[in-house]
Amino acid sequence: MATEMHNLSAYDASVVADGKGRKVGILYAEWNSEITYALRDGAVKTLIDNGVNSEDIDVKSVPGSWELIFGAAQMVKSGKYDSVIAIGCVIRGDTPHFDYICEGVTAGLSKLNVEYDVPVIFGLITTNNLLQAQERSGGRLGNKGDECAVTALQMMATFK
Ligand code: DLZ
Repeated sequence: MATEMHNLSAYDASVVADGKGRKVGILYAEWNSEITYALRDGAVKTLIDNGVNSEDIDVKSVPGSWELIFGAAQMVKSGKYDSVIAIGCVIRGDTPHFDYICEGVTAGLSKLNVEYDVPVIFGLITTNNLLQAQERSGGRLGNKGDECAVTALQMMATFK
């Protein structure tokens, strides 16, 4: 699933669903904040560019990507949102911690998608180094926050 040939910010605005009236929760992790703030800002801008009212977007932070599971669960269970976008960045280090966090967050968010009727969008960047994360948070390969926003719009339109 290489993103090398794909710009994460590229989308056809003429086919993206209108977000007017949709309520979106955005959750972002403070770890690697240089990256996650850019992803968060990209997601907010793209939602607004496609019709979501700024008052209908709630943005909350959690300490690290691990906490995205609990935070997203709370947002989903609140019943306030038509979609929840979970944003984090895990960069591979010298220990297996990377693998545990990535697997745990992926499993946790997957479970929410199966058990609840609110689509949870996977905005977790998992990279081998900081450069790869920068390339995907507004750099050479676009911004995964934009991609998450477009995905949320499409999911809300298709299933609500
Ligand atoms: C502890 C930790 C480490 C080593 N690396 C990251 C990371 O690259 N990205 C991230 O979002 N969080 C990291 N964390 C923090 C964990 O996600 C979590 O916040 C702590 O283990 C406390 O539960």
